[in-house]
Amino acid sequence: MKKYFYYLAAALGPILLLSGCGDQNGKASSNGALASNNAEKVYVAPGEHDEFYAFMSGGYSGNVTVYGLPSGRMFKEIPVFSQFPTNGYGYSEETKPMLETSFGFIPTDDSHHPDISQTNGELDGRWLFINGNNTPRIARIDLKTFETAEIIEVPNSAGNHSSSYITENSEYVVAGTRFSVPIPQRDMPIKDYKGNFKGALSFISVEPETGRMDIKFQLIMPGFNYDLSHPGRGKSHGWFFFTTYNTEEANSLLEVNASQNDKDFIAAVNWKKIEEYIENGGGTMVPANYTHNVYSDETHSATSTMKKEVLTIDPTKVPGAIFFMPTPKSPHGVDVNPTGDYIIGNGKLSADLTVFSFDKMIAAIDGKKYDGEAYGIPILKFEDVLAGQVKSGGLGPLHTEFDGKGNAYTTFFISSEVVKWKVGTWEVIDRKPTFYSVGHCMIPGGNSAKPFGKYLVSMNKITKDRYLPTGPELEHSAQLYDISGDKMELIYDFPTHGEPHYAAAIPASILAPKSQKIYKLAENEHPFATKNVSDARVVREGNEVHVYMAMIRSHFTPDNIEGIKVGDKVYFHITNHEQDFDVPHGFMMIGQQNSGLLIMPGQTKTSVWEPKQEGVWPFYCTDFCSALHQEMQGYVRVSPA
Ligand code: CUK
Ligand code: CUA
Repeated sequence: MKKYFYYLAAALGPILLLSGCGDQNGKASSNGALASNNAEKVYVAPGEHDEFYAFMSGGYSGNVTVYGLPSGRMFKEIPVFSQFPTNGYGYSEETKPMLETSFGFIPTDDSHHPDISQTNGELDGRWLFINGNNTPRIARIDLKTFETAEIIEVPNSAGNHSSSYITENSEYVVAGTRFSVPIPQRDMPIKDYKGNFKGALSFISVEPETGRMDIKFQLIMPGFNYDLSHPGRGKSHGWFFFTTYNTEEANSLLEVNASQNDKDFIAAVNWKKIEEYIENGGGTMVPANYTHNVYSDETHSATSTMKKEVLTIDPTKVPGAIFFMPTPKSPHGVDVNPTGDYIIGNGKLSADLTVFSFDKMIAAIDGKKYDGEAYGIPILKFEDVLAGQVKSGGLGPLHTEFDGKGNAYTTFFISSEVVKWKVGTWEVIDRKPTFYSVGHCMIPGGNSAKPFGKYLVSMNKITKDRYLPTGPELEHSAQLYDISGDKMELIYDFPTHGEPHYAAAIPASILAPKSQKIYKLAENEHPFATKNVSDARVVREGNEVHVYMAMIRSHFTPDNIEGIKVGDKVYFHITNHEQDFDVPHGFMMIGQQNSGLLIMPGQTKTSVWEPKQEGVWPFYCTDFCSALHQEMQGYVRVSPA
């Protein structure tokens, strides 16, 4: 399967290169007027601000990057699942607990799908959720501080890919497993996969005020691969949809195994019905180890708790809650339109998109018109639930977004294009090439009931010739399309960091006013904070030494530290006393074994240093903070043990 994909992509590449010139390409070339018009559309003058924040998943960087639209300027990288030496995330004592898992300390991951919290189906700009695909986790980023506030591990899952999509009132963030695995994990022959491996679909509740996550329940499903998911909204609120592939349950996914079935399934899950079942005492608590890591803005520190059990649901025990809709050709993305009427399946081995009708689905369920069952889960008749098919003429459809004006935009990986079509008539309106091989596309709010259909960003898998070459490794590439008119217009390219699979964007007018500027020193509850410079001190406890340190432009207190011995473990607890916006100080110590720190005004962070040699060793501030930045330094005297 995979091989076939790459072969096709490779074969089509040169053709696309040849055809990709002139206006189609969005380059100046023959039409100077068009190019300068496009330049105006993306130009954000010095000192001006962008119209949208775009949050891009970092893929194998494990993080999230923040860009402005339309300028494509990168504002920030938010560390989530990966250690980040730039500010010490995952290195400082305060943030290390964020990366604890049942597998131990895991400082890396692969993040795919960000989604912004919603109220009444509209983006509310409170939190951004994102999945860790590799070591299954869901993170919540607080959009006040643009910092990772919480990470919950997802047990019984593997390849946490169909995640982290959100229901219309942020009741749940949902995480589905790409790999089915033995549940509980145990030693067994891989060839006994079929019928024995299971897939967990996890519904993680989000506490309305705080955003705090908790795994409410896990549906233990047949051993398929659960690829992507999308919430119902409007009339379909209360349902969640998941694509599956490998319904053959092959343990080795060579094409001959996993693509035998002409149709796989979209699983429709009525989570409200499952809630009722749980309220009536349904479900089984099973042992499962998983971490729940929470960061506090008050203590500027994280704590990691190991949870011991999770509520599991056997789908056959909740009649009327779970159904399969047969979907042709290995569906990848599943997307629900803004009104909640239609469920679009993108069969990646197909040219056509399959659109299901929610009303028809309910009618088929009410009429109990089934086409057999799989592991006790009813299969609806394809013809009964089909609303229409989009004869796209493209190859390899992956994902669909919506503009809120009745149009849908589907990406095609193999034919490397975005196709615009009309919801309801299924007719193709426009198509534009992407450079090259697009994965997801994103329209701000495209995942909600109220999209902001002005721009579309395509996130492309192959970069090739779009920028100056940087050796064999190129950054990925995004492209910006103006979709305000009937025809899409490619107006800009910009490189993106890591591998952004998907993105979520929100108007700056919603988010910028909420962005917190400083932490108040008076509210700092860190147990090792030095709130008055006069409290700065060095405290020895056995061979541990705690340095209570304060920093303000441009001086450390204390800055001459003696009485340290080889073999000690020295904790520098450093509090930044600045109370002005954007005045961080940094800290690095010669021979620093982990990473330096970047400490924001009002914050306390801790760095551990284990001196190995006697001598007098310097430390200094790494962030240029004033004209006396180079004077911001100190010494530690290390004596023999
Ligand atoms: S994705 Cu994760 S393999 Cu199509 Cu959402 Cu890129
Ligand atoms: Cu503080 Cu440079």
